[in-house]
This record gives sequence, C-alpha cells and structure tokens, in this order.
Amino acid sequence: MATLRVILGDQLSPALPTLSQVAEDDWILMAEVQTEAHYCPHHKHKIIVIFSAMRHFAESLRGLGYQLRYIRFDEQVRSLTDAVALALTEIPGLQHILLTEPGEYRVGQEIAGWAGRFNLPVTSLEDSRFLISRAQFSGWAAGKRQLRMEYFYREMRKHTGLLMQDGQPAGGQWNFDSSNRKALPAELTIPAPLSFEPDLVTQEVQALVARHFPTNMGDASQFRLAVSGKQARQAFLHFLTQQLPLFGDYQDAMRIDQPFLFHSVCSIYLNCGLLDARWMCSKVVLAWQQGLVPLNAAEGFIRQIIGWREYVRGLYWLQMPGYKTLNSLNAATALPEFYWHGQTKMRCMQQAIEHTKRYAYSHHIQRLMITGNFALLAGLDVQQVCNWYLAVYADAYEWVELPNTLGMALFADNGILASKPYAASGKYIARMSNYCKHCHYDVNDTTGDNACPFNALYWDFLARNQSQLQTSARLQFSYKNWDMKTDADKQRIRNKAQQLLIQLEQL
Ligand code: FAD
Ligand code: DLZ
Ligand code: SF4
Repeated sequence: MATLRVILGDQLSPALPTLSQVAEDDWILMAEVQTEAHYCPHHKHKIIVIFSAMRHFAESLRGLGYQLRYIRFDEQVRSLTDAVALALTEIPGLQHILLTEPGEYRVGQEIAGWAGRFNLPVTSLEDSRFLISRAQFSGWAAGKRQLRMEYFYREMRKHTGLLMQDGQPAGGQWNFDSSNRKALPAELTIPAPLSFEPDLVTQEVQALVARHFPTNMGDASQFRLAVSGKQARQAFLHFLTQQLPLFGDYQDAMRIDQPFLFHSVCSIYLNCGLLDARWMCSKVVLAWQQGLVPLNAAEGFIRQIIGWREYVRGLYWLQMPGYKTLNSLNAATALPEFYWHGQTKMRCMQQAIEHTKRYAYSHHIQRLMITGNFALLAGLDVQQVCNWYLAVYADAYEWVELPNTLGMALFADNGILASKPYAASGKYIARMSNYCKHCHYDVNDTTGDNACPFNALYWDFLARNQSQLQTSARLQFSYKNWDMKTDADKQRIRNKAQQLLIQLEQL
C-alpha cells in the first residue's frame, strides 16, 4: 500500500518512527505552510531555524534515496491539511497516510480530520523520541492526589537506569539542587556557546523571513543557530566540555549582558528533533564517568531532560484541552508593550527581553524569575502571557511552553504542576544577579518614588490572593512576614502597588 509519510517541522530526526520501513513507492511530505507560520507572531529566528532545518533535513533524506515532496513557503499553501491534499493530487496511487503523533494538541485536532477528509486510513505512531509514552505518563499519574516532578523524576531515573548504581542513585542522593544555587563570582570567565555562519540554504530562508515577517520580533540577519543534526551535535559537545562542568553550580545565576552563562541552549535543537535526548544523556553520563564533569552538574542536567521535559509533556497531554483555559488567580491585566520592545527602566526585565529579542532565547531563571515572576506579581492576562512565550522563543512549542508558563510561572493551574507560586521580590533578584547594581530603581526600597517595582507588587500579590494561597505550607513564612506588618505599612505598600499597576507601561 503506497503511503504518504508526513514529517512535521519539529520532527527532524533520522530515528523518527515515520521513517521506519519506508517502501519504494512511498512518498515523504514536508511543508512550510501559512497557518503554522502565522498562528502566533513567531520570533524571526524561530521560523528561520525551523525552515532551514526542514530544508537541510529534506536534503539529507533525498540523499538517502527517498522520494520526497517539499512544499516551500513561496508556494503559499495554507495549512498542513492543504499540503496533504496537494500531495495526494500530485502523486497518484497513495492509499495511506502515516505520521508520528504531533507534539501539539492544536495540530492533533487538525490531523484528526484527515481520514474523513481524504477518505484514506491515517496511522499516527507514538513519538519514540520521548523516553516515556503519553499512556505511560497517564499510568504514573493515575490515582495520585498530587503530581510532583521530583517523584516522577525518581521513577524516570529507575526506568532509564541513568546515574543509577546497584539500584540506588549515584552519589547516594537523587537531587543535588541545594548545591546548585551559587552566586556567580565576579571574576569568572564565561565561555560562549557555539554559533554557526549561515550557509546558502539558511541565507535564502533569512531573506524569505525578513520579507514575509518584517514586523515579527528579531533581526533575521543576526541568526547564528545550528540548522542540521551535525551542527547541533557539535554545539552540544562544545557545551559538554565548556559549560557543563559549572552548569549545576550556577544554574540559577544571572549576570548583566550574559544571556547564556552555563546553559546548553539546546532546547531549540532538541525540540525540533536535531538532537536526541537519549544521546545527550549518554554523553553526559560518560563525561561524569570519565571525571570530566562533577555529579551535581551531570545530575542537574539529566534532571532537566528526563525529569522536567518529560514531566511537562506528560502533564500537557493529560490536561489538554482544559488546561489552556485555566486562570485560577483571575489574572487579567493587559501585557505591557515593553514585553515586545524591551524599553523599561527595570534592568532585570530589560535584560531578559533584550536577550530574547536578540537570540530568541533566554535561560530558565530569566523566563521564570524575571519575566514570569513580573507577570505573576502584576497579574498579567494568562492568555496574553502564554502567547508571548509561545511567540518569542525559538524552542517554544505549546506542549512545553504552556505547562511552564501557565503552570510553573503563573500558577494559573492552582498547583497542578508546582507546589507553590514562584513569586519573589527584588531581594531574590539582587541575590542571584548583578542587575540591581545597574538599575534605575532601588532594590532596598518598597514604597518610595524610586522603589523597585517587584517589592510592592510582591506583597500585593500575596495580599490579594491571601484567601487562596495562605494555606500553602510553602508560603507560611511569607504570610507570617506580611501579617507582622502594621496596617499602615500594609496600606502604604498596597497603595504603591496600585500606583505601579496603573503606570505599568511607564515602568
Ligand atoms: P538548560 O538550562 O541547558 O537545560 C537543559 C535542557 O533541559 C533544556 O534544553 C530543556 O530541553 C530541558 N529543560 C530544562 N528545564 C525545562 C523545563 N522547565 N521544561 C522542559 N524542559 C526543560 N522550554 C522549552 O523547551 N520551550 C519553551 O517554550 C519553554 N517555555 C518556558 C516558559 C517559561 C515561563 C519557563 C519558566 C520555562 C520555559 N521553558 C521552555 C523551560 C526552560 O526555561 C527552557 O527549556 C530552557 O531555558 C532552555 O534553555 P537551555 O537549552 O539552555 O536549557
Ligand atoms: C512552528 C512551525 C512553523 C513556524 N512552521 C511550520 C511549518 O511550516 N510546517 C510544519 O510542519 N511545522 C511548522 N512548525 C511546527 C508546528 O507548528 C508544530 O509546532 C508542530 O508540528 C508540533 O505539533
Ligand atoms: Fe529588577 Fe528591581 Fe533589581 Fe531593578 S532593582 S533590576 S527592577 S529587581
């Protein structure tokens, strides 16, 4: 039965189930389509990395002898469905459509209509690039009153055998997070991640994106990301020797004008299929076994990949479609414009947004404790914040963006993902970065004219959500501090917060 094998833009892996047992009369279809490029205002670098990596991947498949129809953006095909329709009219004799399950619910809904529309059988294969299936995650979650990443992660360590010795965690501990909160010493040299000069394929895509998406965030000419599996593996191996040894120690640190620090910048490649999670973990374990990286770094990194990444994916599929509509703290303030242009006097926000604009990247603590924390404290509209995160990061696909934003950063799921809101005042930011030393605002002040906005907004967040949050054991200390303040002080702080919320655009 001649089969049309559809490969989506985030499925660029040679080991993709779609590519197993391809018959001589089968065809592969890949398509750059309008709906996927326009469903949110993607950063220019996100579109460039996906289109260029798709074109490189298609070339490698042609090199292996596969018959492949590649629909380019200039052909103006509207949707993935229209791309399949076009392929079926162009190529006679196709009797079956096959693909690997899509990462996003939205795309899954579209594909669900294909069997009826084309009157052909459609086979959707499990995505074996993840370490556990959606069904296995549901099995783990079944009957649990609360889902917590730490317990899931321990199961994943046992399941994969990674960093396990005689059935016990290497080093006698599951988690070395407590040694991963160091502040950066001023004199520490920070190595840069590997970047790549655009080749002719990428240059063509850069020009296309500059032409068709002129108002989207970013500068197409600044694009320097990897666009093939080979380059992505080079970038990862560079990280392994240069940054990974200190990844654990400075995982939560931030420094002015340092967008990458000791992070891998690999989510971009991992999420579109250029890197393989099992391969990355095996390299990390090997580096630890050879004494090249300490255990806290190896464990910290592996936890992100087999723990957080798999956990948010499982949770997304378990909770969708309802998850996307949650807004448990009734956050509804409009997203300030500075999230898009980055012009704000708050140095921490200016840095996180500036890095985002320039690289379609910022590291986890900037996403969570700067832009995410501000959105949480100011009660910014959940949908608008989620749309922003989905648009501006090159690694953003809804399955991973939504639980991180709606659940982890905004606590809009009322604790399905995390045990407490990640709310913090300026004090935390001053401890973990040197931003405050370069800021217009005074991090030690809460109510004065020049007071750090995070301070009053932090207390106001706790006060306005007290009835919902005060029972959380992990917020007892914060509420005790709030309750110890005099009524006059409380009123002053809340007035200041109201003033800040009114002047949000001017901060
Ligand atoms: P590293 O610090 O080097 O970590 C290694 C790898 O671990 C990452 O490449 C990533 O694959 C994985 N990882 C780490 N933390 C997480 C996490 N919380 N969830 C899933 N995977 C994780 N990650 C995305 O891949 N896409 C997103 O759209 C995305 N949106 C986010 C939105 C918010 C509000 C927050 C707080 C986090 C978001 N994250 C997202 C998670 C995390 O911030 C990024 O994976 C990370 O910053 C990517 O940079 P890196 O590759 O240098 O990561
Ligand atoms: C993000 C994206 C973009 C910008 N463009 C395409 C595209 O033209 N063709 C395609 O197959 N995929 C694209 N993607 C990825 C999809 O939007 C989507 O995230 C994945 O298919 C996961 O469901
Ligand atoms: Fe951010 Fe406040 Fe520090 Fe300024 S003072 S950098 S606004 S935390």
